[in-house]
Amino acid sequence: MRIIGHLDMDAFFAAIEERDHPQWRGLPLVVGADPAGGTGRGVAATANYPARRYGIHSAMPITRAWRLSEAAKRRGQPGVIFLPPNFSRYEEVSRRIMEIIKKYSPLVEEASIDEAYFDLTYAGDFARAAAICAQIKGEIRVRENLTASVGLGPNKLMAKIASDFKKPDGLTVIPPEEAESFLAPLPVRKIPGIGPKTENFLAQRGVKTVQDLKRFTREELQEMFGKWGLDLYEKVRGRGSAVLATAYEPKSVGEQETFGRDTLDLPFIFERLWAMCRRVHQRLLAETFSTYRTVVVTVRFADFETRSRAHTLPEPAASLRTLRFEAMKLFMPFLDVRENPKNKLIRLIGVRVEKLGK
Ligand code: TTP
Ligand code: MG
Repeated sequence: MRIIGHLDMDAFFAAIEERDHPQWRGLPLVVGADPAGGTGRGVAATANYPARRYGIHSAMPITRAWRLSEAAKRRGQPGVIFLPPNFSRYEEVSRRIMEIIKKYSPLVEEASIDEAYFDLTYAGDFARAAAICAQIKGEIRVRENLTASVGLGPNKLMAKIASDFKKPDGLTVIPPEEAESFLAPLPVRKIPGIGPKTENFLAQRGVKTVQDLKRFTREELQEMFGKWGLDLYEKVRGRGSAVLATAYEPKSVGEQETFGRDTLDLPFIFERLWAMCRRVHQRLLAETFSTYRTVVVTVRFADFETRSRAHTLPEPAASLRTLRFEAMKLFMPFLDVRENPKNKLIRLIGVRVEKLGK
């Protein structure tokens, strides 16, 4: 028997901004693209809980978030504070949170910037493990002045579902004997891997809850979803892996920018590309990497066609100069017949480094 925890920070980017700007505490706040008075482009990265009450959420077009904010103002409620993301700041906080978790668990899998699985089997039972989770949450609150939601379960699946069950500032414990009954009444969407499309597909077959999904045999699920159907058969019964990938390293560091207008203005584009290379390079160092071997450049045209080009160097490189040079070289074909025969305007550019080294 294993005891697995999952911790997920609450409204992570927005919570950090709120903490760092006490004058905005309690006000609705969105981190993401510049709304530019309702003509902005790009999306919201996240929203704090007051902004979520206006219906704003991650990945929503920023113009829509803007309109929801305007509507709130017309109702006499406070308007939303829109902020650009400060990734290196969030990564720094993330690193300190991970260090706190590592003090309480010998085995930690960093699953994303604000989320980790950790093994608490050593605690012996779920009650003692829950007390350790309360300590972790307390230390994060005291040291970072931030809240986290934590779940405990017999495997990663149940731990993640538990941490999502009560947010913000939740602590949910699902011992193994309760796993299956805990899952049964939940909407199928709560199972990681079931997105809006699968949800829709299942709804058309009258399947709404995890309980409904249990009426399919292994073979039927495999028929519907291929190999993943076999995993799903296990998941709906609360079964899943408890193996943590402790040697997590970010596989890449990158950034994207949606321009204020579609453009082929070369001095402007190159200025943005260079600035982006500088930020990506800084973040690489902040992640305590020193080298990269692959450089990837992404371009989205005005019609949303999105293309990437990558180049892998024969040797690891470290300098910003090389990054800029490689990014430029990869980018040039998007400006001429090679990758852009119709001379389409550019909407978004991105730069990413991969094959990172210390
Ligand atoms: P999440 O943990 O999904 O969201 P959250 O921490 O903001 O809110 P919750 O309380 O529901 O956990 O993601 C962590 C951070 O990752 C989030 O603060 C911003 C970033 N992010 C994006 O940039 N784009 C996205 O689409 C999502 C989902 C997250
Ligand atoms: Mg989170």
